[in-house]
Amino acid sequence: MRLLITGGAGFIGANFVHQTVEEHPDVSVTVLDALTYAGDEASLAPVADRISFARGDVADAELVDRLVADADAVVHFAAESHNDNSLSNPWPFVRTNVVGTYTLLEAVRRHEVRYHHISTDEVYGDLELDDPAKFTPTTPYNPSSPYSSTKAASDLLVRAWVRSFGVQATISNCSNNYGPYQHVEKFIPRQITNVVDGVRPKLYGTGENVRDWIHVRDHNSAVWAILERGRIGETYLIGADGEENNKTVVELILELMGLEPDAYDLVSDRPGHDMRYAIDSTKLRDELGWSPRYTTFRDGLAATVDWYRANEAWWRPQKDATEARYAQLGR
Ligand code: NAD
Ligand code: TDX
Repeated sequence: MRLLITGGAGFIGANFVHQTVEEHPDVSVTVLDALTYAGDEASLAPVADRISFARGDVADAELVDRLVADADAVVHFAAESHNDNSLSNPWPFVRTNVVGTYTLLEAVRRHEVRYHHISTDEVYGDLELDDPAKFTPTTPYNPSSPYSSTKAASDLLVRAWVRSFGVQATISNCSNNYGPYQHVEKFIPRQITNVVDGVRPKLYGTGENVRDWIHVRDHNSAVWAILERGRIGETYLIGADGEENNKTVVELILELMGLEPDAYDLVSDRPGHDMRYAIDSTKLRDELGWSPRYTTFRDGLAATVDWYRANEAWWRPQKDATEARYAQLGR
């Protein structure tokens, strides 16, 4: 199979490329990535001689058409992915997430290529802390931020292209990922690298907000299951029953790094900050027989702390610019 992976130099995409090269050696991989501030070719260095890399924009119709014409399937990870950035400047989110997805959909429609769309649980809005409900594939869309609204828009384009044009597509909506190669702007790597730098971790608001953590390798094994066995036109929710509140995560990071669990600061809250996400992944588990392997959050987090400690050369170049952006926001 010839697989085109967009956003393959980002966090989840790079891990997906590594896993694909390791576990599906018969697949020929081409990565399309614009190498924005969030993309790093160094994340692909260990597999560079086994893939093709095209630097370019998913909204570049000519380039996308050419690459899609040479593919049997596309997995679309490329996106502007950070909520805080979307609150400061929404336009790149509209352009990449909405126009970029539209551009890919038109190309896979023309060339009759299988398409898998990577999305987020944030399209469903948020849950109260004491709500027994979790998100399911029939939960109504109710996004809160410019980021999540552009992801929701892109999901709806995919659904329409399936129904109106018969595009062979599937969609997955996953919860918060953690693991190696995640940009230091995101919660867990930001706090680990702050501690390395002797800076106290920063919790937004009260720290009570809950995220449903999944190891990036489990997200990607689910994507492979959907690519191989998913039903066309269907949406699958990916999650590993990993609900934790932010305060608990920071306390665990501090403990794993040998500091007192209260050595953090509360900072001003993110505007519109979603309170809680929680995924019901029954459909994925029952239909496709998928289950997560990294089920002990503490062990996965300890391995992630070790990875950031061992790979300072990878994250150090991003750190100052990231913290300068946060300083402007007062967070
Ligand atoms: P990331 O920000 O780490 O990586 C995004 C990648 O896309 C980067 O390599 C960047 O260079 C590339 N890119 C951005 N704009 C582009 C453009 N116009 N053309 C080509 N490439 C472009 O993001 P991530 O955390 O790896 O997320 C990947 C996907 O997974 C996104 O679609 C995101 O919405 C989704 N997702 C992420 C999470 C999470 O917890 N991180 C959870 C659920 C879903
Ligand atoms: O310094 C921080 N302090 C803090 O308390 C940062 C950066 C974040 N937070 C909080 C905000 C959230 O409640 O931690 C939680 C996680 O924050 P992010 O890492 O920014 O992730 P989130 O906003 O939950 O979105 C993530 O999961 C869904 C990804 O960035 C999205 O791409 C994905 O769709």
